[in-house]
Amino acid sequence: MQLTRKGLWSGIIREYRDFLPAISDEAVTTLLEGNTPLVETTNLKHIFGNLRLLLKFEGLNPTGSFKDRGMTMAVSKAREEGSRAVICASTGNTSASAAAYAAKAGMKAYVLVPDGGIALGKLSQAMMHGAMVLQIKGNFDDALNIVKEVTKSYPVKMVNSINPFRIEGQKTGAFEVCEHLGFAPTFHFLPVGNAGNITAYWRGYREYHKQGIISNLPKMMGFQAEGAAPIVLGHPVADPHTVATAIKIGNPASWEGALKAKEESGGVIDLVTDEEIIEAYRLLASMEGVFCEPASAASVAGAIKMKKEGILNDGDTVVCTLTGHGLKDPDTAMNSSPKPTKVPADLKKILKVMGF
Ligand code: AN7
Repeated sequence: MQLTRKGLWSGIIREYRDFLPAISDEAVTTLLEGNTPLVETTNLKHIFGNLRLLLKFEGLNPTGSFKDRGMTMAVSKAREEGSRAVICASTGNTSASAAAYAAKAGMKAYVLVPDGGIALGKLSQAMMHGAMVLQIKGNFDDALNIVKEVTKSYPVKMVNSINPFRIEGQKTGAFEVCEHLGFAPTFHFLPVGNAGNITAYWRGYREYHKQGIISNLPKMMGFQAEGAAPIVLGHPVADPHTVATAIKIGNPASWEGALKAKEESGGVIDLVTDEEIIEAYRLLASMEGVFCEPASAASVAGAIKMKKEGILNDGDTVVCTLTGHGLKDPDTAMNSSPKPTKVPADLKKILKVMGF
């Protein structure tokens, strides 16, 4: 056996150089994001029948979410331009990713998050990576407005998905799905918060289609949480609420991009309830061994809803992006599971509880 393996993954900027804006090699800041698995579901036939349902598990990126694909681009570009600091508003994952990539680049990160509104794992990441964490008495939309004001006048680079390099990086998720399958799926389901990712995936699919790499295009299926569904309602939501804190966003920055993805692909932007989100979240963890965070499960909750409505059929290939890892949000995991059983350290009693 040879000691050195050929073809080790080098991160999305280097792997997809031909499809991304040029970045000088010295500025490339990577934690080897991308190359995430497309896991085939095997135990959900009672719900999905004979269609193929695959999970693009973005929770396996370096900081545990899809944001790393965009952040490697945004931070590398900021570094190339000579920026010393980055800033973002975040429901959690963007702040974790920005903090990690800024640390890798030797840059300062400022992250604005809703006070009390982000999952514990994400907050701990931003803190550990050395970002200045500003918890604001307001929601994500308030935080984003402040970030926009700051970047107008001060030397800090915005790394929210308004930064065009973020969307460019995130489109590589669609490239990988096509490469894994050998074709594009019939449907692609995504959770929708700020709507950057659905915009990015649609761009990725369209680019591969234009290059003749794939011959079909998927219908893009975006799902918001019921209490935070501005695109579905057609107007911003002033006080969004949902258990899926990652997508608790009332005025998405890439609203137009989501509508375009839906219209051009013949897909939908729809909503799922918190109950449907938690049900899908538990189903994936308990039946498929895949632990994603609540917001991520909105994609699968959407697929279940569409299957019930007769939109999905046997023979379809359906991909759901699971945007973040379940470990991000231990509180919701604990609150949605049966409590552990407390037993004395006594063999007989333990065997009895085990049912033997
Ligand atoms: C797990 O981190 O907006 O529709 O500030 O963390 O592209 O916004 C997170 C969004 C889905 C929604 N799933 O994606 C942030 C932030 C997870 C997320 C979304 C987010 P977009």
